[in-house]
Amino acid sequence: MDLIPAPATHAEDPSRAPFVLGTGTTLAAAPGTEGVARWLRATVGPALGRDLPPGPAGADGSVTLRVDPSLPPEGYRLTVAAAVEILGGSAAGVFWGAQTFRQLLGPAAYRRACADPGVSRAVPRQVVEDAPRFGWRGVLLDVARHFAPKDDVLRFLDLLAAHKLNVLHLHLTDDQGWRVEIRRHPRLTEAGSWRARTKRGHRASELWDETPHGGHYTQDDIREIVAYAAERHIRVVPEIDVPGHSQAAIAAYPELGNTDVIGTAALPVWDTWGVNPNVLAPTETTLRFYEGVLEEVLDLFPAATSPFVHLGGDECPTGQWTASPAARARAEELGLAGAHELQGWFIRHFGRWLAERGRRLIGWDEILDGGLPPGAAVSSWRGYAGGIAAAEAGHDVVMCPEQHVYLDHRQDPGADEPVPIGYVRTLEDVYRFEPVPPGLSPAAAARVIGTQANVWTEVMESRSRVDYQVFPRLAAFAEVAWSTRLPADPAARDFADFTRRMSTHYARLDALGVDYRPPGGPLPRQRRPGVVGRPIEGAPPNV
Ligand code: TNX
Repeated sequence: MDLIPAPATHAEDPSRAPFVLGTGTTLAAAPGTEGVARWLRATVGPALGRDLPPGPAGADGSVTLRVDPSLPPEGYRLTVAAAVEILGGSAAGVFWGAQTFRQLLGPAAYRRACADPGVSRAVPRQVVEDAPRFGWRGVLLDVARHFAPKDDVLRFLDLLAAHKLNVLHLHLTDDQGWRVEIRRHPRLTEAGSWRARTKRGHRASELWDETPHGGHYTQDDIREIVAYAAERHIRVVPEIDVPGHSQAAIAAYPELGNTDVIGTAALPVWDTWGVNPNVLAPTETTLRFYEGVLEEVLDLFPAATSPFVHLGGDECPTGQWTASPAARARAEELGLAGAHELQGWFIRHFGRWLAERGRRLIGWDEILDGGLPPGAAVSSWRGYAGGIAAAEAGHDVVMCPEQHVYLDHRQDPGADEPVPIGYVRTLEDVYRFEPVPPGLSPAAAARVIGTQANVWTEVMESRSRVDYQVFPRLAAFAEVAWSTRLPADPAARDFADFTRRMSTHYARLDALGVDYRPPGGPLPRQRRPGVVGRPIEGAPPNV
């Protein structure tokens, strides 16, 4: 049935009559599976015009959901016979099994209303047994460079769930915008969520979009996003980026910047891209300010669904600190070897602060330079090396190297590719991405808790641009992150078989209304003629 991601095992029995989802089909939800039943009724119900009312477990023609703790927590066994049974090691496993069942029902199960009421919903008899390879199957969505309205985030969560991905890393703050309401510091969103204009394309481009850009999530919006994700067994990891990538916060509260080096009162929210020299000042004021921010963040992202808090730590130029007498004095007072060590000091401070509150720090691999606090995890983005070093030192690692899984990077070398930046990474390249590099010791390999695709939005100004960059490559990424059947050796992977299954998957994406890149290249409206990217293969990819 062209399942994506490919399940561990799958056996069909075409010799006997298929299961048919009819108007009489009932749904039995054993204790612990009520949320999955709610999701099935609300999603597959309208798509196929079936109400799925409650009924007895196991009856012919029914669907039964049940937790079976003998299965792995996220694993499931889906049996399609005279009745359908979806067993999962936990509610999450049942949910992933329900997602597989939806795939078996055909592309129509991905619509919001029933377009073909007369068509039979027959599913061949079969057994699917499955469990994921990694516990962290993530996607970063950068809502700072271009704001994604709340509804787009909820839809994105549905798309992740349909691909059995279970972590949404929300990049909530950056130089170009602050996107989460913080009650005790209202100017972060009043001022810091707006920029007057926006660079269109690579920073070398001469084009500006003169429409002001911005927006933010209220605290209730965030609670809704977290709850919506939790119903889909997705954890949300908030990122508050410090001490670099902070110009929007400094624009809102100039005292957070290095005021003895630059006139921070005149700093606007940044309107272009790249690595920004305006970083946080290493003062007690800054620490208390961000502790206040994080107190509210911890309240919004409860430990049960968001044990990790991402503090960024990437791309923090130290020039302003070395130029600042105040920062140099501070470094000396702290016993550091120089102002360049302030980045590590910032991260260690907040790592400790989070640990005292029962949370775990995760940061970009630059945080390794300052010495990692115990229990901290690393997002390895500049390649595998940071992840290897962290894993060998006993830290958990999420592999997301920009050379492989940066979905802002172009997916084809063609001249029509919209705003081409970064490396050319095709669907096949992503399919052949291997998160665990060869040569890791077994103990270190076990520290690779998962992998993540990162969706940075400098050149993605709208939902459809995000769709285009993300799909179809996210389907390949999902198979890499989930499927235990994929050979570790990238060369041994059967891309032809994946391509064959993709033809069905495109029909699912069509039914979902995803504006993916068609295999033949961009549609006329998907092109961005005249918007300069960085079409030099091998050039440093950072926009
Ligand atoms: C590097 S990944 C960045 C981002 C950019 C991205 C563009 C990382 C930690 N930093 O700020 O958006 O490259 O590809």
